Amino acid sequence: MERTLVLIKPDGVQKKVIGQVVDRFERAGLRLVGLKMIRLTEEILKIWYAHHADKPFFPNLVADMMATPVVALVLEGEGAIQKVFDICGVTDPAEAAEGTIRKDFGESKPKNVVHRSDSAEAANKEISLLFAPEELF
Ligand code: FUP
Repeated sequence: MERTLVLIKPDGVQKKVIGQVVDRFERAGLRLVGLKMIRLTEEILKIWYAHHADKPFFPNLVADMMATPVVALVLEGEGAIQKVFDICGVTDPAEAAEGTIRKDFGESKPKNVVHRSDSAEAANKEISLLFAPEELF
């Protein structure tokens, strides 16, 4: 059993697709073990996107991620990290496969509706940054 983390980003919240995004994961047989709405801070985002901190797009990315609260989900299932990866699609909505969340609802690279963990290591880091153990069921 694996766990992975998804954020419905501010552009997804503004587009009112929270329900549709959650539905796609549930239909794929994944189990929701954590769910909450939170406001990301610069402090969290510097850790979250540490690998992008020196990129020119970083300030814009941080501003986009703080534009509204986000919805954080922890999903569990066999092969959950890869399954969620495939359901979301690649980073750029223009290149994402038909039927993926990013293709269907995304508009650009920062405004691509969802974040998802890209490895077991990232999933552990991201889950523990946003959820206390007692918030996972
Ligand atoms: P992903 O794992 O698909 O979220 O992709 P990345 O870690 O490469 O990107 C993290 C965030 O930075 C995404 F929201 C996309 C955004 N980004 C840009 O805005 N411009 C770029 O050139 C690359 C990424």
